[in-house]
Amino acid sequence: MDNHTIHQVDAVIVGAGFGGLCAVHKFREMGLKIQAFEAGGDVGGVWYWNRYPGARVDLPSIDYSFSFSPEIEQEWTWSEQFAAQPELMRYFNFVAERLDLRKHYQFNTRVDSARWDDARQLWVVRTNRGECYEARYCIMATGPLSVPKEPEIEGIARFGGQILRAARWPHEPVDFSGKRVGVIGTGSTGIQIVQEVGKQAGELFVFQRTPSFTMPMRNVPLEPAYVAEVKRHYAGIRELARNSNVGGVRPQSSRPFFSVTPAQRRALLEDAWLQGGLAMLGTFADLMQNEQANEEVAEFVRGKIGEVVDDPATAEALKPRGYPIFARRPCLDTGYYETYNQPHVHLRDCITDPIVSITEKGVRTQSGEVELDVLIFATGYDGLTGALLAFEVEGRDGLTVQQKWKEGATSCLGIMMHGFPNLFMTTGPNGPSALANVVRTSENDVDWTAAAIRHLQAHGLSSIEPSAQEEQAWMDLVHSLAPRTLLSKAKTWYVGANVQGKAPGLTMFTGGFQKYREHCLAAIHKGFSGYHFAQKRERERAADASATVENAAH
Ligand code: NA7
Repeated sequence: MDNHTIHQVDAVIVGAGFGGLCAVHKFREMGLKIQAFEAGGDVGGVWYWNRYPGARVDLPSIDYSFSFSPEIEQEWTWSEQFAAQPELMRYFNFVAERLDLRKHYQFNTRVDSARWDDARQLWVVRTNRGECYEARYCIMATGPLSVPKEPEIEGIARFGGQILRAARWPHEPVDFSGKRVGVIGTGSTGIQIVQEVGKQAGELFVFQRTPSFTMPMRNVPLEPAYVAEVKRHYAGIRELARNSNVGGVRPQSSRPFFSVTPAQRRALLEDAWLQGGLAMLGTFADLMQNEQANEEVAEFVRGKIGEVVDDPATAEALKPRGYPIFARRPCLDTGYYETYNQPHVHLRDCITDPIVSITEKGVRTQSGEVELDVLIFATGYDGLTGALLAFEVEGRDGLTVQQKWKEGATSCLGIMMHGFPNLFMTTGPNGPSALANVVRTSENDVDWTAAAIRHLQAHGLSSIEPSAQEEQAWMDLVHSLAPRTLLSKAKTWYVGANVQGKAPGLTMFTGGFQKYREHCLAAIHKGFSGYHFAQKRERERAADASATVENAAH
């Protein structure tokens, strides 16, 4: 590899998850010369890494898929309502091959730094392979959940057994049979691991700090007749998703919780429990605003835990208290609570008996030591901002993202930042991000970026950047909406509470996906008023003109 050459491209794209693949496809169609990078060994984004047993998407597969290619929609067939990780990887591979996207990627390659050269109006991007690329546009499709959070527990290096991290799971199968296995963390990931590894392990110890609310997923195979119907109506399904609150087709209700009698409420909740998935969230309109309504639903779920778990003390410890249901990401499970009825599965409550350290033999809690052969960390992510903060991104006048986001993430639409011309994010921290279907948001953000680039091309401009006022106006809106929901009332990665030293606060847009999309479209329709542009210099214009003549001649 030639490390002295400076490669010239139009756009650098970082990431090979939904956002990155969509961007590569779109910008290639626009005729841009692109180079994409991915730290993992293949396409798939978070699903490339998260190959732990039981890994499964908690949105319907039909919704969790690209909408930009009718051919792919028709040729690909989902087998289950909620696809498991291997099927998701097959989907990514199918898309990458069908659209021939892999040839634009360098895999196993990290971007170390990206610096804006304002005089030359381009990004200088360096990789961990010592290569340098210069690009007019830089697209950070780095995802809201890609940097695992190191558990802040003393002594991990001492452990003599096997350590497994959910977010960096080995490619070869792990045999748990007959082994003493510990799992630390009971978010969506820990819950999926516990219910699966519980079937194999000799003994399973679950170290739970904050219990999560989890509801039955009730996953089903997708019948051919149903899939055929979906394929006939994909366009309408996508339109519904784009105009929904969460970027997906799922029941929504305008019924306030207390508008019906207690008996009716109970019947509706029972019905939602039987339907499974996130049906409960769509049963009433005000569950994320009305604390009393929220608490009644929380109590309903606590009741279900009590019905399923045999041992009253274990059931009590599993019941989440002290924060609103749905304020932590609601989990969907298949037999999670039932797992605790097996004699070889033990719940360790780390609130009453905190973890002190990891020892050579296992986990030491205040009350004693649990000896283990395997220890699994399902301790979450430095969500929303971690990926962009993991490398050096330096914008205009030497401003780094670290400096810009010291008091919390700020941007315009979650896509562009003042001080960072021609830098575009997908599913950025001030858009709906984790609160909506990331596939719909990725597509929206790539479309917006494409519109911005077309605007530059059409007007002979070299760069676009939101003004400080435009960004402030967006952040004012984000901050004004945030207190209307109960999301800030739980200590979660949504509000940065899981990472020590991170500025706390809800920075995501909570107004719903359809409203977010309206704001994005409005910016395009207004010709990006509120954004600053730089003119292309004469020399570049002449080069563009001769390239156009050359292209026309071919
Ligand atoms: P989460 O939801 O952030 O869960 C991480 C879990 O790990 C959570 O239960 C934490 O407890 C626990 N944790 C973290 N550090 C520790 C230590 N030091 N000791 C004990 N327990 C700890 O991450 P997930 O990967 O499960 O899910 C992320 C998203 O993926 C999810 O929201 C879906 O969108 C899919 P805590 O809450 O901090 O008390």
